[in-house]
Order: sequence, then C-alpha cells, then structure tokens
Amino acid sequence: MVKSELCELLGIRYPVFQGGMAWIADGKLAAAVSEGGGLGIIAAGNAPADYVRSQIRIARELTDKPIGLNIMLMSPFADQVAQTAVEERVEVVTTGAGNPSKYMAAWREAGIKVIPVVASVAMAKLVTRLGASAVIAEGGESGGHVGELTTMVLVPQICDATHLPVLAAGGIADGRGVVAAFMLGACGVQMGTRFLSAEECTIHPVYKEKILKATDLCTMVTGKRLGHPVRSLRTPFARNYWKAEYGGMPDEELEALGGGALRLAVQEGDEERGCFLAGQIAAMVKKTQPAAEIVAQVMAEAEPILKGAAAWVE
Ligand code: TUI
Repeated sequence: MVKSELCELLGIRYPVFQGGMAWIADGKLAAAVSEGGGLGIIAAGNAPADYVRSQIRIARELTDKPIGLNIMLMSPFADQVAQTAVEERVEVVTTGAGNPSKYMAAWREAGIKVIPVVASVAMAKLVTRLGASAVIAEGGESGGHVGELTTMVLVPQICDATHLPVLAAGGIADGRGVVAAFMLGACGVQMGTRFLSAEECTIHPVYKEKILKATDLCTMVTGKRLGHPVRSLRTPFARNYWKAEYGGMPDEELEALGGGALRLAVQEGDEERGCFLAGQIAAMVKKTQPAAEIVAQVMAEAEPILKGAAAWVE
C-alpha cells in the first residue's frame, strides 16, 4: 500500500484529499471520501456559516474519520466560517483563493491542522512561518480559481521553499498523476474533478454528463481581466463570458454576468447561464463510481508504477 507522512500526520489511510469544490463538496461527499480512507473536505464556498455547520454535522453522522473544511477566503462569510471551523472542531482546514494569515493563530490554538492552497512560493513561505501543517501546491490545470503556474513547475518549487509536507493538485486523476506528483517531491495529492463523477456527488445530472463526455481541449480560463481567473468547461456561457471580457464590457456588468453562475451549473444544470468548473483532466473521468472506490483505485494504480520506477536505473 502506498503511504506517506501525511497518513500519520492526519490519521488517514491514503494520502489523497478531495478538493473543496464550492457548491459541490458537501457533507455527504466528504464523508464518503473520508470513509474510503482519503480526506473528505467540505467546501464553504460563498455559503453562510449556518450552512457550513449543517454540512459538517451531516458528515459527522456518516463517518467518525477526520474531515476537512475548505474556506474560500474571498467569501463575504469567511470570518464567520473561520469561527465555525473552531466551534465544530474540524480536524483540517484548507484555504483557497487568498491569504489565510489572519485566521491561522486561532485555528492552530484550536488544534486544527491548517493546510493552505498556495499558488506561489511566497505564499508557501508565509504560511510555513505562520505554522501551517502542510501545503497544497495547486497548478493552473485545476478547475475553478487558478494561479499562473502549472503543477509541473509549481510543485518542485514549493517543495524547495518549505520543509512542510506538500500535496500536489491540478491535473491529477489517476495513479500516474499520483506517482508524477511524488516524483516532483509531493507526498500526497488533492483531486477535485475526478470526484465529480462520484456516486455521492450530488451535482445536476447534466453536469455529470458533461464531465463524462469531456475531451482534452474542453476547458478554458475566463475572468482574468477582473483578477479572478477561473477554469471551466467550454460551454456557451464560458464563450459568451470570454467575448464580453475581451470585448470591453464594463467591469460591473461582467461581474453581474458571472454572479450565480456556479449555482446554476451545479443545481440547475443550466447550459446557457451556468459555469461548469472543471480541470484539464475532465476527459480522464470515464465513469460513475463510489467515492471510496475512486480513492482506492487511484492508489492501487500508483503502487505498481512506483515499484517499477527502479527499472529506469541501470
Ligand atoms: O480556490 C480555489 N479554487 C476555487 S475558489 C472558487 S469560488 C470562486 N468563485 C468565483 C470567483 C473566484 C472564485 C472556485 N474555485 N483553488 C485554490 C487556489 N488558491 N488557487 C489559487 C489560490 C490562491 C491564489 C492566491 C491562493 C493564494 C493566493 O494568494 C493571493 C495573495 O494574497 O497573495
């Protein structure tokens, strides 16, 4: 079985996190991943603290294994959700889309392991100084809010910049991706898009179908002009947004065009107005299966590849 220091650190069987996907990663999905031996992560997204609390409690009903909470730092409710993490005593907090500095002391005092998503060396160094337990180096192959660098170049640079355990994210969907991440210096992975096809993932059937039918070139990045680049499926909505973005639509109108688009994709499956976030490995997601099976399968695939790596050396 493939293990790493992350397993002991967090009390999990496999060094695999399920990404905290806004509107998608709820208590049910997170519990299924944690039951399967990975770390399931509930996404707070832009939701209020009460919703987040209820999802944590749903997960606690379904599993006694550790669970994580992802806090999207651009959320208007980030302060309250940060407090909810403390009150509900989640084992792990991951953060995204910003700088988590102002919350880190409070989380650490509560005994929570803080594992920020970082997209740059500077942020990795900062959170290392502030007492993070590990970092997730997320490359721009990922779905949703993306940084500048790819996983291939980000992961080794983050590994050189911190003594903390590093998880790789962005562009990983199977055992080959896990092994590649380990070769770059990571000791764990986070996957998001691969879990969109999980049986316990409650996204609209249209969303699931789009992922299962995706091809290699089917994602694109929009939102750069407003400073929030987001990777999603190349749908009529994404193309129209891109045209408006580069066609000179004023900022406020562009913001309004994107407002509510994640919800419309996840809950309504609205192909014209919804924004279907997905990473570049969408085409590698081929079937619906239980979340626990995804975790076990990916790690089982990794094992023979890791064992076989010695064959490259004479
Ligand atoms: O956060 C994500 N992915 C997301 S968040 C999201 S919700 C959203 N909705 C609309 C617009 C924007 C977001 C959907 N997907 N991934 C983690 C991640 N964090 N990727 C990149 C970063 C990041 C970026 C900047 C982390 C730190 C950072 O620091 C900025 C600073 O202050 O220097």
